[in-house]
Amino acid sequence: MTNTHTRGPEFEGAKAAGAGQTGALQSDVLAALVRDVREGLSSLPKSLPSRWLYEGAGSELFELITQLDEYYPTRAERAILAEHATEIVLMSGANRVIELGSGTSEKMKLLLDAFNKVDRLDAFVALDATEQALRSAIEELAERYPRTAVSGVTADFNADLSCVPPGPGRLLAFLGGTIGNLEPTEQSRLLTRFADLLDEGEHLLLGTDLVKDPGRLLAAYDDSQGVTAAFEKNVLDVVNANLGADFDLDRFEYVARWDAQAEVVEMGLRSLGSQDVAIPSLGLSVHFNDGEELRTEISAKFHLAGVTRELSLAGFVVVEQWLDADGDFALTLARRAGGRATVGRYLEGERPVEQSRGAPTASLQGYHEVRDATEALARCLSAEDQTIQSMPDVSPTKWHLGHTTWFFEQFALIPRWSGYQPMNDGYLYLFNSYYEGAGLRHARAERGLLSRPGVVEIKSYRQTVDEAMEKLLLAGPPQEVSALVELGLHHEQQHQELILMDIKHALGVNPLAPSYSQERSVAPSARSVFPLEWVGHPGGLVEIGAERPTNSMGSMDFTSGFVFDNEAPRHQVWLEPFSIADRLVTTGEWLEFMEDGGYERASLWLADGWALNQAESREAPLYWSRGREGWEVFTLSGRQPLRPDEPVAHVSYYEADAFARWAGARLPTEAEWEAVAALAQPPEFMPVALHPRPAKPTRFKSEPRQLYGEVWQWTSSSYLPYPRFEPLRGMVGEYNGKFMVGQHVLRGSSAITPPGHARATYRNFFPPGARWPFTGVRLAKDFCI
Ligand code: SAH
Ligand code: AVI
Repeated sequence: MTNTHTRGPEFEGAKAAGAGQTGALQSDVLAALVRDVREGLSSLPKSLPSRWLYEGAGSELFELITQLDEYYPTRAERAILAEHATEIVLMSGANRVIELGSGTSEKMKLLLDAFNKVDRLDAFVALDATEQALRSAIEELAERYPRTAVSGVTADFNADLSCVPPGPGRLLAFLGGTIGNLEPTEQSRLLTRFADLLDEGEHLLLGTDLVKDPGRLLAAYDDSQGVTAAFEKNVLDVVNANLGADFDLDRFEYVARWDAQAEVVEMGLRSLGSQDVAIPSLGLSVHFNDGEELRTEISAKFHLAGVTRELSLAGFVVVEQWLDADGDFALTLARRAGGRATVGRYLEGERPVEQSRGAPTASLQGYHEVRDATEALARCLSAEDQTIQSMPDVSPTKWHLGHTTWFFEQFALIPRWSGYQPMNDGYLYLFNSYYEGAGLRHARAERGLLSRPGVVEIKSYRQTVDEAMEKLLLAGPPQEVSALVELGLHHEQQHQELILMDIKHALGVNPLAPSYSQERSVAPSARSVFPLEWVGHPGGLVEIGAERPTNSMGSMDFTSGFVFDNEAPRHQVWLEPFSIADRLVTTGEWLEFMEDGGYERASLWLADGWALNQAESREAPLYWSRGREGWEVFTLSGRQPLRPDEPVAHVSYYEADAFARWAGARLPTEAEWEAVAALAQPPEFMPVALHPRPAKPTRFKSEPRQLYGEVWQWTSSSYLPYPRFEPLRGMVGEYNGKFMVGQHVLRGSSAITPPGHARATYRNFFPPGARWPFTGVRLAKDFCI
């Protein structure tokens, strides 16, 4: 085992005299080759596992591949590591790195250098099936990092991970896109084994190659110099040398093809003519028909959402995903999750990214996940923080904690549990927000005047209601009660976002600009902004909205997926041809608008917006201020210099509309937004952050990005009922319907929206002057041919 921390290079595993030379595999490795050849050559279609490609001359041929102009993955991953190594060190907090399928560990040096710089690296373990590259790699690394215990292990990562030292503090690195060389089921199995191996809070760094233009993919895997062909053919040499087979390499030709459906590059060797190959040591004669193919390798390509989903299913949460400048390759840092996936854990001093596995459900676990996440949001706030109200629209954190609890008490416990005694009748008055059907309530603008109940009493209110809810849920409530609970959980998630946007306002009016989160985001330097591209839509009759969340009896029913009543019913809308921007408007572009007199030219503004600007001296987005070095922006992590590549946030509808006019464009309607979003990636697994992030590269030109997870996007649509809209029955019917006047719809979701809460049909709404929510701008224009 390699968990002894000696300071010289250690070498373990399948070592034998002469190991590394062709034809001299150690006995258990040889046994594995025998098994694989026997099985692979007698199955149909014929195939061999890709690990054997690297034996003999294979490792060196692979090195040559990585230097080819056409083969971009190594360069792309190296560029990501060069730019983000320090972030990976800081975010992972690791002090031991284990690299699987390490090869020469060439790129790994970038990361190890960053660890070494902060004297953080106690141990580095490289694991590879093939000894050749591994041996020289660890000798070099041991010399380069004398304070680190460097060791190498030859093993099959699919079979034996026993060399991985115990935690805590481990970072498992699986680079190069090697995961794509496994079959999908093997991929999931391996990720699950990684998760089993790691303790909660430890990390995995995963390199994945992304789906892209098939022409580029095929060039990378069928290069003009024939290096890849030689690499793939080398597997025949490995079988010849180790098992005495008589494959004639000239009687096979290399083939690579792109399977667009499976999103996999398939590589293989095609038999030139009908032939028989003898493998005497196995007592086998293998027949190949003319044109028959032996599959030597697959190289699966990924979408970011797919990577996140696979990691999530295995028990990881994505901490951060980085792409190279061309958007070819992704490096994902993922953390081993604990028992429960919660949205709020990131606020306990960790990087602000945590993901649920989708929308909350009315199970006991689903209930607790959401309730815990809310409390986690309050954890880094003092009682004073939780009590203040900086304007009438903002509510104190402790009021949100009480109100979300009241919701369950008022709508689930009181009507559905005869004999249920509310803990405090006064709370029914204090924590009712706007439900006329639930009786009188405390004035909204005066919520910040209440020193009592204090945070401790509200916490015990939450606990009391949680205990009652637990009993209700354990009793197996009828469907309509489950539906109420599910509504309550989505309602509470909305308040999780409100807690953050409200506390940002409360802290933002404080001249000391205090930070909500201790987390200091490692802000990479601003990149050049991607030029805005227009995504064209031909228009015509489209359907938008969701099916009604009710059953045939008209009762609330979310069994086919949760939606609010205002998202339904699904209906037809006629669209004229239009184009929509592929990304959000940036702060840099907003500065240009300001410098061009955007806030001084009445002709750009709606009358109400102009008047509001004058009345409130609005001349920049909310939270912008001039610092000594230029514009600064207040964030949940305190005041920071303005980054010109990040999306503009905290602008009113009026500002968004004026900007669009200045830019020679307009805002999209909500139907236009949804018609485009319906064609894009679904949003379920968006990472959460405390601040909107710059656009990332996309795979294709004009692919809409930043639809979710950065800022809510103002639409030009008034918040109106859809045709045939029906509010939910009963008191909860007041939830959405009665606000359908004088407000505008916003689409997407923001950096502080809980994971699992966003969807293409979601209709957020605010009055046109509001800018304390995380609101931003996506442009649209009429389609001109
Ligand atoms: N990580 C390096 C090397 C990638 S090449 C990079 O990113 O450049 C893939 C490496 O994985 C090879 O060195 C190969 O020997 C190793 N490998 C392939 N299958 C393996 C298996 N089943 N177990 C262990 N190592 C394996
Ligand atoms: C190691 N692995 C990620 C390479 C790839 O891109 O799939 C192997 C390779 N095969 C041919 N070229 C490169």
